[in-house]
Amino acid sequence: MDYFNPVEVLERERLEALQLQRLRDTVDRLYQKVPFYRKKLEEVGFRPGDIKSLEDLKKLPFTTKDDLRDNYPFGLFAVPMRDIVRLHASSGTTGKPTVVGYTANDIKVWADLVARTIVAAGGTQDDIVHVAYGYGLFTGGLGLHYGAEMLGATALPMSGGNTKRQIRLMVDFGSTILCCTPSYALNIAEVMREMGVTRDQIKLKAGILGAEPWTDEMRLQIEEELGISAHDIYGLSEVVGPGVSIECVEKRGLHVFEDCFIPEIIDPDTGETLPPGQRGELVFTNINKEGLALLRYRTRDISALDVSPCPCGRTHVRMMRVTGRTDDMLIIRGVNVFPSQVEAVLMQIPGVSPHYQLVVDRVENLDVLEVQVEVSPQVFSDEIKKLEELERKIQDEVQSYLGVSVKVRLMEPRSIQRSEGKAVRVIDRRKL
Ligand code: DLL
Repeated sequence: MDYFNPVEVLERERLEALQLQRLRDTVDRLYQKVPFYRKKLEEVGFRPGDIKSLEDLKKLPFTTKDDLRDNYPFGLFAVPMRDIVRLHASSGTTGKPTVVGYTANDIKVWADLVARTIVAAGGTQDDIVHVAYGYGLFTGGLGLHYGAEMLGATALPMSGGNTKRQIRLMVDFGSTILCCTPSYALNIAEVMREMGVTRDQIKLKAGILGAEPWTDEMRLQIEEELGISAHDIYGLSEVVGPGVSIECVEKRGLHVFEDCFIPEIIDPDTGETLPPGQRGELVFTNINKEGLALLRYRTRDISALDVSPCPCGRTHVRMMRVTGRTDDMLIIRGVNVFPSQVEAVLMQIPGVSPHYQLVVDRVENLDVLEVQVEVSPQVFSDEIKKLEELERKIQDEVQSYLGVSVKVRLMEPRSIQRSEGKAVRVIDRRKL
């Protein structure tokens, strides 16, 4: 078994000693350098040197996305701007973007983290890493790019879009690892079929897919269509970008690189820390970052932690696949619905494609959820009666799984907009 960095297999005791030292240094430094944190820490009576054990983390205040927005653009940086060598930003759907800054050393640590993720997914120096995440302010493209180079593999900086050209170069150059969102991977597979390019003509062996929620059902479909092993990669710009966690070959959760981030799961309503195995909101503390280090950052992503040993040998804790965010949960007539739940049901019904969208509206003061889903061309050419039957079947299955009635609209193949980055799954007309 290969690891890019031996820290991944450090015994727990030593790993925790490293975490404690790094946590203490980080908190003390933020207290000195970032007025926002000094104020927050003083409010809870914290003084430098107060971190005596990892348990003390629980006494520290949370950081939220609003804190980043309130200190826009550079207010939370812990170093002078002359030491920042790179900025990234996440657009966010409303308000100001969230801006993150990296020192030269941060870029190195980040590249090392991404190299580790590529190795965990089976990558080596011999791989051609096809990076189809967007290059730019988004951390996906440059994050994977630097990681591939750090590993000594060959980085192919495609960025997103121009799908036919992606496929042509994939064939000509023999790309072996595909990095993009899972929805874009499906889009690539579909365009491959349309171009008449078969699985045998490409050399892909693995996919490093993430940046949006997806299900195991979708994984199987991507693996089948592209002939690859698909690995879930998780990350967020505030914490570093891609490279926070990755599925190893066991695919039983994503190893969080605990030498750089301390993960916690909290109850989103009370803020109380939850034990391993329980689902709640993921919270990360940066312990190996200079430019922007966040204490107990509330991600709004929902997951659980698994501390059981992994056969791959990595000692770092695993987080379960992120099923959604506390803020993308739809409340339909009082029932909580996550888009990923609908996806899981749809993907089990034969003849239904993985291209779907949920449209929520309010009609006469009642929430109405319409599931728009494409069907395969064969199904679409069936007689009306059969289509109606399928519609009813989807409706029944989604309804019995979610516990709320939905409308189903079967859509013509290719009528739902294809994604080249993060897929838009929900259109909520109630807010418009
Ligand atoms: O999406 C970083 C990234 C790039 C991750 C490439 C993986 C691969 P942001 O644009 O800041 O950063 O968005 C972060 O995306 O809080 C989650 O809600 C969601 N997300 C990221 N990875 C996953 C995943 C990048 N594997 C936000 N599963 C996060 C589910 C994910 N959701």
